This record gives sequence, C-alpha cells and structure tokens, in this order.
Amino acid sequence: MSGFERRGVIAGMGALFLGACSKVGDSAAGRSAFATAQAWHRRVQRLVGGRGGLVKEYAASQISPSFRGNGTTEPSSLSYQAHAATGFADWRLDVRGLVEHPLSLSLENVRGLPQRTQITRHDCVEGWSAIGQWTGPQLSTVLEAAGLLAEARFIVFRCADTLNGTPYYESVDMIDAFHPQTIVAHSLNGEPLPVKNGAPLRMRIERQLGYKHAKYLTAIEAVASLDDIAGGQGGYWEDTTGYQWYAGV
Ligand SMILES: Nc1nc2c(c(=O)[nH]1)N[C@H]1C(S)=C(S)[C@@H](COP(=O)(O)O)O[C@H]1N2
Ligand SMILES: [Mo]
Repeated sequence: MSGFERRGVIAGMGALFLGACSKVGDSAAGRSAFATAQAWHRRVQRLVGGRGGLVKEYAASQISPSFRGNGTTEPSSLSYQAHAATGFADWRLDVRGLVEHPLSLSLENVRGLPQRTQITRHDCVEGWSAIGQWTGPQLSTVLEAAGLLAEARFIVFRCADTLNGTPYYESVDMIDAFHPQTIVAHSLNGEPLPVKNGAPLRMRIERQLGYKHAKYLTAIEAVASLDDIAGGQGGYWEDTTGYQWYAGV
C-alpha cells in the first residue's frame, strides 16, 4: 500500500482505534510500526517464484456448484447462535497482540476496507477440493492499519468454534500474512459466507491446505512465538494430530 492509500484506510478507520492517537503517523511508535509492515511487504515481494508467488486463480465458469462445509459446520456455542440469529450484526473482529493500535472491527468496517476478490481451489487433506470465489480485505491491510510492532513474528487466528471441546485456532508466519492472496473473507461466490463455510468471517491462506483457513474468525493476534499458545504447535490439528504447521499445496 502506498502512503497515500494507507492514509485513506487510516482515515476511514480513525474511529476504530482504541488508543489515544487518531493517526498512527502521529507517534514515533506509529511510524516504526508502519516501517515494520512495509519491511514485511518488501521481503514478501522479493520472494517471487518462491513462497511469495501467487497461486492459480480460476474463471467464474470453473466455480464449483456447491462448496462443501468441513470440520465445524455450525459452532454450537450460545453466543455464536445468538450472533447468527441477528445476521451477525454485532460481530467484532479484534486485532490485538503485538500491535500499536488494537482494533475492534465491525463487519461494516471490514467491508469498508479496500477489497480483493479471487477464485481459487481449496484442497483438504481428507481428499476433496472445491473452487470458490472469495472476497475481503487483504490481511496486510488490516495489519498495517493496526501497526505491527517489530517483535511480531507470527499471526494467530482465533475462532468461535471448538472441535472435541478444544478451541480451533491457526497461525501463519509473516510471509503468508503479507501474501497478496491472504484475505479476511466475508463473501463466497458474491454472497455473505454461509454458516457452514465460516460465517461471518474466515481466512483464506491460499498457499496452504484447507485446515489453515480458519473459519468463524473472532480475533487476529500478532505474537513473537507460538510456544505458549494452546499446545504450542501453531494450530488445532498441529496440536492434536501432528499435522504439519506449514502445509503447502
Ligand atoms: N474454525 C474452524 N476453521 C476451520 C475448520 C474447523 O473445523 N473450524 N476446518 C478446517 C478444514 S479441515 C477445512 S478443509 C476447511 C473447510 O472449509 P469449508 O467448511 O468452507 O469447506 O476449513 C478449515 N477451517
Ligand atoms: Mo480439511
């Protein structure tokens, strides 16, 4: 994002900051948090042909007629059920951890950021694939608005559901966090996400397998290490079943 575009995003999000500064650039720490995000952007862009490369995008005619739901297809908590009953009108996405400005975003805030739409293939380790069109802001836009601190090394995704009583979560490094196709999706095939596919928000981590794409997203957390989070392996399946943390497609 150029400085000009960023100022637009920040201006649009001014009311969202929980801290005292209305503009990130007003403080020295804000400037350094912005420099950190810019440095990650440059590093990821340099990885052309490697992990920074784009995955294939498909034509609208190739979209699967139905996109199945897998894993949790309807979170059972009373709080999620209450949100679903009101069309997720009061859902918040928290952005926290090692950031200059913790954010609490409404769905309207998320839809108000610059958007990316992409038609990609989802591959699940259980042996199925589906092609869908996803829309939402790039994760990098959200992270730049919050201002990553220099110590941040991983991004953790918190979810509203549990599997076998254990909260689902996932995480990525900064290469995937700043990858252009990593988006916070609110729509599938031009419609708000169905509950089975992660309503109201889910991650798309297109370089990796299905289980990395956290559904029912409640929070995005910047951390220095994954060691102290849940089982320490960076995700629900990594902790419980020994799935690989980096699961390239
Ligand atoms: N919160 C949460 N996210 C999740 C899961 C889950 O059970 N809970 N399952 C994962 C797996 S294994 C896959 S293949 C995809 C399935 O996405 P879909 O339901 O849209 O097909 O979501 C992933 N993200
Ligand atoms: Mo999966």
